[in-house]
Amino acid sequence: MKHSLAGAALAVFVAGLPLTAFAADAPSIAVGALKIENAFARPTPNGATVGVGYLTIVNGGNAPDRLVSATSDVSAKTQIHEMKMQDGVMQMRELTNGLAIPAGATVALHPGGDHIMFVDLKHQVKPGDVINVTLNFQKAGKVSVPFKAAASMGAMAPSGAMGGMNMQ
Ligand SMILES: [Cu+2]
Repeated sequence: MKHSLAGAALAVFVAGLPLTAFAADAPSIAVGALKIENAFARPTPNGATVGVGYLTIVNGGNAPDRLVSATSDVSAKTQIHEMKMQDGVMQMRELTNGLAIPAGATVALHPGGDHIMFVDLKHQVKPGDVINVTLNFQKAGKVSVPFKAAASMGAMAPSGAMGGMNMQ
């Protein structure tokens, strides 16, 4: 009896841990009808000139919005990139007209897909570093979002959110 109780308590503790760490690492940020979630960056190798960041944008309103531009304190330029299949090869391309955020939609920028590109890095992005990004939405306006660098270069999610899913 004592053993099973202890086991149950431990299971609850362990199951609750990633969520707690996740909330601390990537706070949900509201701006207008939008909510920014899961923002994180990948650490970069020494000497790299570009870095990458990901986030999820939830449009809880009934009007479409658009992420038109971004700036960051780590790079000279910050671009919005999409991934597209071209001649059988996955290639990335700048979305010069920005990224549509349809009404009621959840738009997730995640590894392997669309992303925020930090171009002409001023310095290396190390695990745990926080990149201060300003996102500029057509309707919702500007919002500052911290992109914390994950623990590994292959991180698929913010540190702590899916500890077992990092690909080294
Ligand atoms: Cu890119």
